[in-house]
Amino acid sequence: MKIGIVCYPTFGGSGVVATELGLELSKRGHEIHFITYNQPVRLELLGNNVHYHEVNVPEYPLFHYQPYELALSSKLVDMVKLHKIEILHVHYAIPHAYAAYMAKKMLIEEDIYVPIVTTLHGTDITLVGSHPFYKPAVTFSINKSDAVTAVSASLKEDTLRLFDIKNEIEVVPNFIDLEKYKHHGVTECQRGLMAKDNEKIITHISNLRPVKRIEDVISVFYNIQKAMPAKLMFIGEGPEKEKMEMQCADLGITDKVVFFGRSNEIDKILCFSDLFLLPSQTESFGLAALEAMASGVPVISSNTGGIPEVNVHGVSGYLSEVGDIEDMSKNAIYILSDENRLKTFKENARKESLKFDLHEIVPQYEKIYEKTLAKC
Ligand code: GMT
Repeated sequence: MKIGIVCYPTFGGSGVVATELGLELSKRGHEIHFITYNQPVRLELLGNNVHYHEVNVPEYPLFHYQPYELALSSKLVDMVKLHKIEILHVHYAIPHAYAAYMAKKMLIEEDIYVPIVTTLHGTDITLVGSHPFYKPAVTFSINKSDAVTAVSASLKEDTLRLFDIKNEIEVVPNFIDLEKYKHHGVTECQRGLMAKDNEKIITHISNLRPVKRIEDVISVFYNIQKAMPAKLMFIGEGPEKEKMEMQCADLGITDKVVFFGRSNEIDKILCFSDLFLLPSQTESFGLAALEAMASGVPVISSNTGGIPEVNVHGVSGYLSEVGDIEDMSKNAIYILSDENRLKTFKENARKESLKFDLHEIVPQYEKIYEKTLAKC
């Protein structure tokens, strides 16, 4: 199949999933066309079957807001015609599903029919999409998609609760390339560069936005480091960073906290981590938690959204109510304070991640494409 993939090219989970999906589909013989405003961050290899088409939005002083949807739908029309793309798979409803619908309508005028598959990722529904400013357009573009998927059962429920949806929503969970996160030996991990032998390494990866409740990450870590020697590693950049630095300074733990910024070496950092913290306010899936588990890192998280579909309470880690710092700290210390227990949780985390093997999940998307094309 010739498949057009529209996504955000940034470090966010939806862009990562879309990129990994496109790369795997290309390995399975499909021709993939990424259409977005920058080359996706994890798209390193452009082969015969993988193409990237940039959407340009020239600045014009008349516009207070540059019309990205318009540029995207025009680019989609051009690329579908030029490369004979058969199906468009858009990740994150806003504004991708809307722009794809406009492209589809323009193409129909030229007797070209290109169906749209929309994958809902989370904040396009829970935080942003349900806002009255966007809701009618989001409802419309979900209902007008030829197929709709959600990355967790919880996100499907949220979508049906928040919007008036007439379309079927299929749950296709996020996935992971387990090969990339295979166990490394301690030496290969270069753990010694980051911490002393007796120090535990706690990690958090996100876009450092308020929804991630980073202040809880720091508070939980503060309690952990009172109980045992420990270091905290942050991967990612975002608007909370300055507040975080101040909180660390106020608590007197600055020397125990490392900020890696945006990194493409997540697997290497997770390789030497002992525990992952994800205390988010809401999280439709929690791809970062899955990446941690695939590296054999247990997860302490909030019990919200799709996280319980990924992190299994008492097995791969623990779930606590949102904001319950005491419970999260107690659970973290429980896992970390006994080497045998920590080893068991690490093994369990890796085992639980196997459910999300990309070889199992990617064919589900292929089936959806085939079904959708057959209906046209
Ligand atoms: O976590 C974010 O804020 C980024 C956002 C995105 O669109 O990249 O993540 C959402 O999609 C990910 C991939 O499906 C999910 O793993 C995240 O849970 C989801 N984030 C939220 O629901 C807050």
